Amino acid sequence: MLYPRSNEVRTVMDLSGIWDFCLGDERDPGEHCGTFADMERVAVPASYNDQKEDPAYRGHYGWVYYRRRFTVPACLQGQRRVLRFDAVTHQAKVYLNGSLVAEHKGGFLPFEVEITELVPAGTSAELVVAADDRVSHSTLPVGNEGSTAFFGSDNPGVPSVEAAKRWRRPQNLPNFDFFNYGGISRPVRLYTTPKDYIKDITLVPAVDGTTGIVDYHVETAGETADVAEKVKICILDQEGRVVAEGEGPSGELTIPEARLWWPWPGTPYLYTARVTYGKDSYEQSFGVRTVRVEGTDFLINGKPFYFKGFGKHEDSAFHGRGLDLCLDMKDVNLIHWLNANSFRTSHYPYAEEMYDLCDQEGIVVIDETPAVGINAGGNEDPYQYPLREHHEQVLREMIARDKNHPCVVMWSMGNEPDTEHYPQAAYDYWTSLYELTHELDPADRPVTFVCCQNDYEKDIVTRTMDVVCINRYYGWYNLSGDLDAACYGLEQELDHWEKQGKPVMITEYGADAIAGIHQCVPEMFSEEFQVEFYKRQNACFDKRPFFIGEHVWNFADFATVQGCMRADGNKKGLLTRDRRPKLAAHHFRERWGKIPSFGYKR
Ligand code: ADA
Repeated sequence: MLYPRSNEVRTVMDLSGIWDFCLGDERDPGEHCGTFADMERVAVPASYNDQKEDPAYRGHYGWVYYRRRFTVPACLQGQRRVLRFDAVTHQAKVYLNGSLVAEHKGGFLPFEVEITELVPAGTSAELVVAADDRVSHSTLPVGNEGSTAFFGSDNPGVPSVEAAKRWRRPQNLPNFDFFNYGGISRPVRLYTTPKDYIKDITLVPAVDGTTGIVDYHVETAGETADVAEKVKICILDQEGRVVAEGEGPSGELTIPEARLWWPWPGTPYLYTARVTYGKDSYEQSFGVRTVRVEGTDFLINGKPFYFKGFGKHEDSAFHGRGLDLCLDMKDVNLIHWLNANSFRTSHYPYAEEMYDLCDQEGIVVIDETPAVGINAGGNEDPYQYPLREHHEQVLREMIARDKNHPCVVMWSMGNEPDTEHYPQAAYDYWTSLYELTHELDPADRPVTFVCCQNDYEKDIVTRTMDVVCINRYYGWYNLSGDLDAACYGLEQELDHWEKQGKPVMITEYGADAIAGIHQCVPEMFSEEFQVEFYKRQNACFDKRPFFIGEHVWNFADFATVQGCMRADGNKKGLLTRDRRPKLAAHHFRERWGKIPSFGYKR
């Protein structure tokens, strides 16, 4: 799916701004609530939850409604006109002048609807977007569906689920550890194309000696049949020089003496594919680089890469999970400041603008779906939840959107599923999704999922992934505070993984540190303990050549649902939520400054 870009033949109108807004009630089925009598106002794009000091906003459950009017300029007459929604969390219904014109399930990937015939040029329309923030056993991320386990105790004073149903307002029970922000979280745009247009572009790079090879495919659509011969493509270097060209919907182009895309601190060289088709044209940036797993190496351009970085979140005060380009720019500069080279889009696909930035800045990305919470801790089989069809939809949409980004080097199908208590069900579910993911990606990148702390000897599916990605909290959630015991347990487990002959990386490890708590003798929640935690465990990793990366949890403190283990959110960040460094940030800036992105431990 192409990102909306204006050029000599295409127009993009951004509908960001202050929209009318009202909360639906939990029984509301998401139908156009019509009256909008009690309209308020919110900023779009952004989560609505933190835009007003109101528990009804913060803890909303169910549908909300956004409304604005827009006008299609008369000068767009004769153009194909499309409304594109970059993300509406978690489910959307779109109405134009009171008629339902689009629906979409999934809160982190774009969808669009053609409105050429619905809104004539030179006229205006009422646009209503209904957004549903509910999570359940049939959504990704997964929500719990109200069980006594939720209330945490069975003493007589605690209401049973039955009793609670009589008085307790229905509410979200996230089975994940980040705040369940909702709303129109990324831009809404009206964009145009000619009637016959370029629908999609796929660019698959390869390298042969010093020559770059680009397999391309251009998908076209429109009213005129079979005009494929009109497709033309040329590759431009950064100086605007044509370095290759071809015609026809598919083909292979060669770039002599190609400049490769290298992760920071190398040069992330980008080319531009300029495609024309009849009157239409579109420019797609891409990088010439290769990615593959070989033995226990993760090779980028044939060299063994070492992941230095983080699990992150899209999370900021005021915007919630909404697009915040200034924060994205600051985060990218902080990633450089920390001498890091990568991050995982935990636990959902991020905004497209961030991937563009990472392409330009040479930051490597593990692209993850919102499949978090497929885990009931053994209390029930999560593979009975009605998730499979939606999980496949999310994989298709994520790969269709992100397939051309050189920064994306691996797909993560999900985070911390239960792979211990129902091993065969887990194996069947994830290995079939693994096959699908490889099929869906034209560039056939490595595929993984992220494994939670478990009995790794009972887990028969993590070891089948292209890269073993493990989240471990030795010394925090278990063996709490005892770093000697933690390192003993970690070493035992690394011995297990050494036998698997796969590249292994830790995708999460960390300790909550509340900024400002300092101790001479480090104990949990102090900044000193967070540093000690990492120093001790990194020493275990440094002895293991098959260990190809360390992603700390987390880049920065972030908002979560309230709970007895969350003091104003999750405090495992190297940075505070407003991006101030804790001692651990300085520790990693020094550590990662001495670790090369390529050839470490080789
Ligand atoms: C898990 C999970 C993270 C976060 C972390 C923590 O590994 O993947 O989202 O919840 O634990 O801080 O406990």
